Amino acid sequence: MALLPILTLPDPILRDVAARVERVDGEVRRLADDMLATMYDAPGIGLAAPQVGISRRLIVLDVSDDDGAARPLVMINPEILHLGDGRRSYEEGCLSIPDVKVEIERPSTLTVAYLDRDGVRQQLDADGLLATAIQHEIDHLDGRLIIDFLSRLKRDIIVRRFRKSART
Ligand code: K1U
Ligand code: ZN
Repeated sequence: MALLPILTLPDPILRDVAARVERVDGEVRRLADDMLATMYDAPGIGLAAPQVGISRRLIVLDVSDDDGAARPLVMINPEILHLGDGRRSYEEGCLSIPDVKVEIERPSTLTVAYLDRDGVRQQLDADGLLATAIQHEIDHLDGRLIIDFLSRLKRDIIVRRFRKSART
């Protein structure tokens, strides 16, 4: 398994809407495995393919804590079927925007449909941190980032800081 470089702001790939995966083949399975290795190494609790420069609808997640066994999830073409009425606020980080945290309120429960690593359709009810992380990762597939939940002024300050450090 390979560790992949993680793109950071202001890389334009992070702003593209990713394309659906048409066929779950060996190449897609290898990308999923490499993304999981990259996520565990970072470390993170999720990663979306655009963050490693691949504009395809594929995300990986693992919200199990350090004490428990790893519970990797691979979601291909994830689609939210239902968002619950409750709300949950969480200070989210992003591996593509290091050292920035944004408090975001999102639906606390959801139902998501996706293809797993074997290309089999699955449906999952999620709550808590997993529900938050699934929404964060699907946002990446739609080119949306945590800074988009901030005021324009705060967002521009962060973007300018990252543009400047990309030049140096
Ligand atoms: O997609 C990403 O940028 C990964 C991101 C996912 C995420 C974090 C918080 C809320 C929702 C989604 C991260 O994993 S940032 C790192 C992080 O949260 C973490 C790292 C080590 C241990 C526990 C959490
Ligand atoms: Zn992120």
